Amino acid sequence: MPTLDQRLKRLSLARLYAIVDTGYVEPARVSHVTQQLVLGGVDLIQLRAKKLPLAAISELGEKMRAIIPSAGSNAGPLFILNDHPKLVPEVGADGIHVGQDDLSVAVARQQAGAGALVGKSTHSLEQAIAAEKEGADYIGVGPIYATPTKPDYVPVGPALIDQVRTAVRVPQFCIGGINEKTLPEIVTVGARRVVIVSALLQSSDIPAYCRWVREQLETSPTFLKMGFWETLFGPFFRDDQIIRRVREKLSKYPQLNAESFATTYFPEEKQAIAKKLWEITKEHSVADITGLRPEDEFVADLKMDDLDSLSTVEILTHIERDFEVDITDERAVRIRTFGDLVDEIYRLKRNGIVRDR
Ligand code: 3NM
Repeated sequence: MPTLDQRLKRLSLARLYAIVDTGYVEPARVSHVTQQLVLGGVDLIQLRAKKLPLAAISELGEKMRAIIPSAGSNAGPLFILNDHPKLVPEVGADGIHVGQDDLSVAVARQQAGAGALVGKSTHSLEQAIAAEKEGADYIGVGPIYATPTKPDYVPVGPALIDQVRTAVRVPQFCIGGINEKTLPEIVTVGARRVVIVSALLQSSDIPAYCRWVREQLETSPTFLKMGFWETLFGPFFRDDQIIRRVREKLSKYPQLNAESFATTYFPEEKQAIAKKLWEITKEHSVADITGLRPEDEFVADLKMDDLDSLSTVEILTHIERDFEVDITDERAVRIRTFGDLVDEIYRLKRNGIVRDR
């Protein structure tokens, strides 16, 4: 069974979260739909069976567990149960998801077992901040749009996505009314992780739908931000495959300069930071990989998997020419993406911990 650390690591890489909701999928079709989602390469699968008795949920959970490969070595998706933490050990799920009116994160964790992930639904900026404080490993943010799956909820609208990104550090999954019409819109305002229920379950070709969603998330301008570390460090890797991937990915984007990059992808208050970081990135990206300089060695030895364990402090140490930092009393935050970094530096500057040189 994967450890909590392995599960958190898998979670940090997740983009697409599917829910097998028995409001849409008859129990007899649960196994087939689960197989299709696994084939589609989703990152998390939740079983949500609001109207079924515990014994039936447990039985369905066991069936799904047998189909979903272990998330241990980043192989399979994480398997999450909705609402019933005590079933987590019994079914062998990776975690539990609770709503605002359900158990607290602490009680859910205690009942689900120490190795289990705990996710929480949030419907406002205040709830998102509170859920992180309460110790949730990830949050849902929604419903972004009106949805037949949760008809009684008032939509929060796409504007909340960027607000939550700035305020909260745990992974955030946008949820509610996400489909082929709305996904492109939320991607342009910064959504990086999504939960899709009805559109996915009602699709005539689930694996193809999953691939389409992934492509939207990965070839969007937002992914350019997500590719920050590859952009910054990619040219220094000695691994030809990684270098080729980075180049292919970057060649898809229009040529941007620091100014247009910052104004295109970031709200006004973050543009100065984004511009500065873009300049640093560009400077590193044009380095000649066949002629590494001795002072570049610190990046040459980094492996892809190590990048998300860099903390803000370590990152700022690498780019200390441009930023001054007094961070002794701050929690070391793990940064993986360009957007994360911009958000984090914006927060630290507001708190007076980081200053421009
Ligand atoms: N939770 P669909 S919205 C299960 O806002 C659920 O917390 C939400 O379904 C929340 O993709 C939602 O069909 C329904 O709109 C999402």
